[in-house]
Amino acid sequence: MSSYHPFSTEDAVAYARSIPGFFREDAALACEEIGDGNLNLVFRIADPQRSKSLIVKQALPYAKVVGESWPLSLDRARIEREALEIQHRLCPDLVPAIYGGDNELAVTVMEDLSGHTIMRKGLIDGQRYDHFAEHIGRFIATTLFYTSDLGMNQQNKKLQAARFVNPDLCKITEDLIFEDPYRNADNNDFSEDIRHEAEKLWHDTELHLEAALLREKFLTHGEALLHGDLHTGSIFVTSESTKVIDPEFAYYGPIGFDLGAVIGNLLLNYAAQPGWSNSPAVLQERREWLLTTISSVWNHFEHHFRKLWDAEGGDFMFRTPGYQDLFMKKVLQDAIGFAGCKVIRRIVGLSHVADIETIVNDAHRQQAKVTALEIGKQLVKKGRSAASIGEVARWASTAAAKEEINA
Ligand code: SR1
Ligand code: MG
Repeated sequence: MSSYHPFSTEDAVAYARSIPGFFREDAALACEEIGDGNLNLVFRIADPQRSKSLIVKQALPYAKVVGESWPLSLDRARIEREALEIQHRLCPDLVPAIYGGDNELAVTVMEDLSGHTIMRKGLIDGQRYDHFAEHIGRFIATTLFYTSDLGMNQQNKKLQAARFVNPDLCKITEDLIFEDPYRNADNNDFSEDIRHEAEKLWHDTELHLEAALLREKFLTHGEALLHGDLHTGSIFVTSESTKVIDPEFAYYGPIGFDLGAVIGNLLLNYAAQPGWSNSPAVLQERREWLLTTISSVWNHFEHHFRKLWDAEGGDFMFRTPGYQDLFMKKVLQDAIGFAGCKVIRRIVGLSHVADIETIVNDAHRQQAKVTALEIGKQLVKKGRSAASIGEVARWASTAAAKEEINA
């Protein structure tokens, strides 16, 4: 019989004490459950006297955001831990250290990132993160290059892909991102003031075709070990540091998907800005920073990925002149299309983003949704013909120019 049971705070403390060499035996430990995500329990356990702390994360056997009617495999905890271990090995400065874990209990113990802020919250508060683009571009390039056929032994890659078969979590993405927004699905969730915009999505066949092509890539293109859910709630930041957490959606998928998640979430914040900026000057400055950051994320990713390919991509056929350029163009176009899907789902599907939902002013909140949908549709429809990352800024600015209210 399985020993699995959802942890109480006492269970979490007992488990934390079992991590060799971390807490002293006589330490008086404090514990709080701090999980605010959709799926898991997260406990922070601290020895305040010695300023030592760690995180115990446990998967629940269902989607917390919906309830027990939506069962989810506990194997995602193993997948998350193994993905974190690979990502930490490849980018030790950008991923928390793993201290232990248990597959049957679906538990992972990891470094506490106190002192960092969830990036989504920081962006809502108007913070700038000027190292973020280099950090996340390097994280995506390094973790995806070294887990792809370009950067690892191709037979080992197939064996590794088998360890990251993640059907339940992929199904969430397949449904919530690539299907539900385009039809009148039970799980959809949108405010009545944008019903008209939501219904337009259900009848836009040009949009459906592009979304279907992107869905096909998500379903079938096992290019690299993705993070799989790289939104700004999965990233901790300070002005100097970036840490990527929560890869429970990890699986072998298309390289553009993680980039699309980052770009899409920066664009959601972009759409929300009139609700957060208290003057036209601040609005302009915030939006310029966000668009510059989007371009920089791509540029840093491309720089690092090409550098790794040139230095370490040993495969003879992959060195065929012109191949690398075509590959990078495909990744760019995929990333733009996926970014559009990510934006659209957060407006009309299950699970929204605080950047938009916590705008207090009703008119600003509604307009943010309309702007986001306009940007999302443009990205999905035009991604396949995009020639450069600069086009994203152009489409976002065009959508913003249609707004009726300003800061
Ligand atoms: C039912 S889970 C909803 C969303 O939360 C996660 O962070 C993923 O983005 C998922 O789509
Ligand atoms: Mg998550």
